[in-house]
Amino acid sequence: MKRKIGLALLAIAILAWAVASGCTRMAGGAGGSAAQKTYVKPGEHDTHYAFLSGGHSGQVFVYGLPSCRYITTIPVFTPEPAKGYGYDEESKAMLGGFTWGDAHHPGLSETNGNFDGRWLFINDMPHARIARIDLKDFTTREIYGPIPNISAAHACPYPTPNTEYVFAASRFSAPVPTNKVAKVEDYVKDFKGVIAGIKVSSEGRMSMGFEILMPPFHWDLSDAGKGPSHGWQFFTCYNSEMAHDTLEVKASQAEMDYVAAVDWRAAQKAVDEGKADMIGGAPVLNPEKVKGIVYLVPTPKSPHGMDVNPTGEYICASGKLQAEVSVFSFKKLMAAIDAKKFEKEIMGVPVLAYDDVLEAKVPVGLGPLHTEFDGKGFAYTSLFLDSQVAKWKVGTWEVVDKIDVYYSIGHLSVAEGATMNPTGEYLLALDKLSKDRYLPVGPSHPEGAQLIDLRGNKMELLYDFPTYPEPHYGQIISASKIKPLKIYPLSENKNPHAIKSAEEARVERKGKRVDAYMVAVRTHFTPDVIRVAAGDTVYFHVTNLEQDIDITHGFGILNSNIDMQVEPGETKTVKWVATAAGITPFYCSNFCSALHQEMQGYLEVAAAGTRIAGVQRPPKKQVEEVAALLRRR
Ligand SMILES: [Cu+2]
Repeated sequence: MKRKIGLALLAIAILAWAVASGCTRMAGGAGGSAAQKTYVKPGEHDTHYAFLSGGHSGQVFVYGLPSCRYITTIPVFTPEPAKGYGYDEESKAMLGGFTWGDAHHPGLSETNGNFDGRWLFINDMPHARIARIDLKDFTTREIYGPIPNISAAHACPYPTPNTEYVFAASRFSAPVPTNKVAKVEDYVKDFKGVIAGIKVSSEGRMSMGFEILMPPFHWDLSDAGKGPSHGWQFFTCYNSEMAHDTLEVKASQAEMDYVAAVDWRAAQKAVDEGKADMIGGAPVLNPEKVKGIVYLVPTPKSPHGMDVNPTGEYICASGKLQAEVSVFSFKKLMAAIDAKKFEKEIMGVPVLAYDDVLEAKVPVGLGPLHTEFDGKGFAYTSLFLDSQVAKWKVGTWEVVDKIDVYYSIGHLSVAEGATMNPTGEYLLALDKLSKDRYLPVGPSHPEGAQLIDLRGNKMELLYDFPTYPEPHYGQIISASKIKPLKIYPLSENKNPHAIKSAEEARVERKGKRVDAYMVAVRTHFTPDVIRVAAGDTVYFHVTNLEQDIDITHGFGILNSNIDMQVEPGETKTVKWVATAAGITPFYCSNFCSALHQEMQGYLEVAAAGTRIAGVQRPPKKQVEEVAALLRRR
């Protein structure tokens, strides 16, 4: 008995030593414990940015990897008071009256098939919009859409290898144009799917390229061809049964749904040659009349994920009701199209034979959803039902490793894994359910993300972190590729309402419209007393004259819905209506300095009809003080 206790103690001691020294983790890559592999010293930076979509929060969340530290939120489709987004006139106009969006798929801009660090595109699924975030300042600069004729853009935006296009496709088929009156019973006859190619200019501006009328299936996900398949865009779909109710049963009947392959150069050429019909304000191509722009490949069991491998040779479709990933060969696809070996046509779209295009079936496990790739010839597929990630070899098609994730993984993201040259060090598992992984906070649980090390032969779980709802997808880019501005140079401020000195600060009146040209400098607003009359509409144009790092000034008006944030060198405009006579204070809402609390002012609202000077200027002494302050910096 004594000997048994002695042995047990010895075993415990060995185990404790192993855990303490981290040697139980040595099986993974790069050596060291999971804690060491994610530790980034205070003051040091992470090596990667991860951009996670924020689902129905309408935002993008930025994390640093490998520390998994939350860095910032980029507001996109939803007002965000912390950044004053959706409150100033410019961003309010960009939101187009919507105060929510459902942001699904971040897509980093590419040059030659590699992330270039210029922009991040992301879709708002329900309103069929695409936003472009400039990565110079991590700010949303454009929201394109709602895209005509598209009822919810889920297969979106998936930029092409030189960011020539971003794409959108109808999640819900619906009558085209969308205001056409129809009955759901006439679904097959009157409802249509639509695929849209949205052009992106060299400055990032989006414009309508073409639309293609598709059979009324539910178009699901997309990926761009690359290398040999550059010029093609691929889409999965479900509900080829064309059911319009109880989809969970009726849309899962057929053995095969489809992958659509769109030749976007041919589609654009057809539009440029005048072969499109203008419908709902967009040039729409009908495959019954225009041939050679789109083909269908039968694909088993409601395929979801659509992922092209880094060489551009293989197109992987994950049938979510199947235990395999179907891998198609682009070479075989082209050969079948060239030979015109079509099985049939559906609403004018030629259908190829599954066996003619199939390269391999990879037995990954239950509920395969998405696949990304590393730079060593491996693929990683998320398994929703198994709550696992499967690692498999491209070419031999064998599954070489599996790892458990917690729980119910949706998308996954490999570092630069959607490009032609994945760096592939890390994988983020984006889990739909976190259940018991974090301190409980009541019935509404956070979602979960998990960092997995891909550097060794075996995948190794490094870190769990909760995320705000709801990362559908994320993209990971090397930090060295992004070079954000530190400030906005005042000399480059071309805002028509900008003023570059306190001497120019003034309040101008034309009838009931008042324009207040103000400057913000630690720790004054100039002017800080503004006289208006009830019934006036006041536009505050605030220029932050600071050129120091991290000196943001806010502009919040009491008892109003107004708060904006003005970065160093930037000018922003906000509109306020003086509804009643009285005194309304305003203040700097972003902590800026030791005397931040003193950074305030008053709006003096006189009774309606009071005569007020056409131009008000701040006191000369105040202007001189601000000028002296700026000279000292
Ligand atoms: Cu301030």
